[in-house]
Amino acid sequence: MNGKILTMQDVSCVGQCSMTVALPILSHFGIETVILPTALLSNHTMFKTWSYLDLTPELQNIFRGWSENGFTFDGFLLGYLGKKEIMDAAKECFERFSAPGAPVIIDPAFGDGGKLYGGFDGEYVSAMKDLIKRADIIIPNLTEVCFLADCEYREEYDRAYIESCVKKLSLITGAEIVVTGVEFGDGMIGELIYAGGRFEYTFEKKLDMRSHGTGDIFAAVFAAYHFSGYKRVESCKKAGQFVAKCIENTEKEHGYGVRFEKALSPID
Ligand code: PXL
Repeated sequence: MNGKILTMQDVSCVGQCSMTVALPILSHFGIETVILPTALLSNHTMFKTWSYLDLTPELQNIFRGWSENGFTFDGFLLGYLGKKEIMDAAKECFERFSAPGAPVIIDPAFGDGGKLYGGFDGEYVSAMKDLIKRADIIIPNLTEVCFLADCEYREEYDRAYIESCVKKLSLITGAEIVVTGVEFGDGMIGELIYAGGRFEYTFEKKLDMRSHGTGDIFAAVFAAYHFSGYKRVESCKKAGQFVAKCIENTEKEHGYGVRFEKALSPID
């Protein structure tokens, strides 16, 4: 594609997540990527401690600059935002800077393993329930589906259960829903896609390592393929395969993220 994609998420200086994976991945796919950092952290919040600079006050200055220069964007990818006030800024950003028909992809990025990430609460989830009304595609994991749809989080579930949660979620957003990290205990992991009232699944062999930041990498690769014109299922498959490659490239001791850099094909 030749347009500009805006990605809005935090910058975690250390951690191989959010902006520091979205920007290189989208750029690698040849997509001109504009960034809107929402917060600056020393490192992501799965470490013991972190510093946090909220960039909300700067967003209006950035919007002024963009408006004065007449920029518009042809697609949006949102990840970890940090504060619920940033969701108002996101809505304003869509209103003011969206080229006609620019798709909005939102990874709610507020929890995993049945829990919210550090620093998030029910108010953040409520604000996200509202923000996703504006999305064309959302990419939650099961934890986020359960918080957004007010379903009980279960470690083990079957198709009927996850589909009922996703249907409940579809009552609050018209967006297509791509649920990541879906597994039914048969050694496979993949995505559930709900679009046009139909469910589809795509699976890969599950690798024996759970790692941080893989959701952000999945979202960035999915978005890169989507913006490049690939179909949903194809984009999911490619993104899932890419994440698997990142995991394979990462030694267990690395711990805090995956080596996505090595999974991007080299520039010769
Ligand atoms: O990977 C999601 C993410 C992004 N950004 C920050 C995080 C997390 C998850 O914990 O802490 C700052």
